[in-house]
Amino acid sequence: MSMKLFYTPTSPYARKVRVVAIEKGLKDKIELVIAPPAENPPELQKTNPLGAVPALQLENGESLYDSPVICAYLDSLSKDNPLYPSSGIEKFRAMRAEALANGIMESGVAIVYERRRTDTGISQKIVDKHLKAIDRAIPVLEAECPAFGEAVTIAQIAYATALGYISFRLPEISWETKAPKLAKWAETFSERPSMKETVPKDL
Ligand SMILES: N[C@@H](CCC(=O)N[C@@H](CS)C(=O)NCC(=O)O)C(=O)O
Repeated sequence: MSMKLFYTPTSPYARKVRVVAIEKGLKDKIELVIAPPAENPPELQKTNPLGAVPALQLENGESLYDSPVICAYLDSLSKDNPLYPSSGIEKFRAMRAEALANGIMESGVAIVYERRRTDTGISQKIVDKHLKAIDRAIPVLEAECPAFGEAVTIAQIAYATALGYISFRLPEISWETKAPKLAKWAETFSERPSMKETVPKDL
C-alpha cells in the first residue's frame, strides 16, 4: 500500500505538496487522488475532518494535514535534497517563508471565492483587504529572492507555487511587473520538471 494524497489540480497548497514529493524523489510512493472539497468526498473527509485538500493518508492509515505538515513530513522521509534547515534561526526563516506563501495563497483563494459568490454581492472591502496583503507580500519576496541558492528549499517551492496560483487565477495583479527579479527567478524555477508536471488546470 502506498500513501494517498487527496488533492485538486488547482489547489496551490496541494501543488506545493506535489512539488515537494517530486523534488524529494517520492512521487512513486504516493497515489494521487482527485478530491474536490465542494463535492464532499467521504474519503477526503475521513482523512481530513476539515474536508480541505491537500490531505495525506499514510501507509498505516493515519493521516496528515495541512500542507506545511505534509511538506515537513515528506522532507523527513529522506535525507536527500533537504528542504527545511534542521535547526537555528534558518529553520524558522524557512517556516516563516512557507507561512508567507500560504498567506498569499489564502488571500488569492479568498479573492477568487469572493468573486464567485452568487448569494450576496461581492464584498469589495474583502477583496481589497486581500489584494493589499498580496501587494505587501510581493516586495518581501522580491527582496529575498537574490539570496536563493542553487539548492531547492521549501521557501522556493512555496513562493513559486503561491506566485503560480496568482498568475493562474488573478493575472490582473501583474506581480511580475512590480517584482522583476522575482519574475526572472520564478520563470527559471518554473522550468523544473516538478513545476511543469503540476501546472494548475481546471478539471
Ligand atoms: N491551510 C491549509 C489550506 C487548505 C485549503 O484551504 N484548501 C482549499 C483548496 S485550495 C480547500 O480545500 N478548500 C475547501 C474547504 O476548505 O472546504 C493548507 O495549507 O493545506
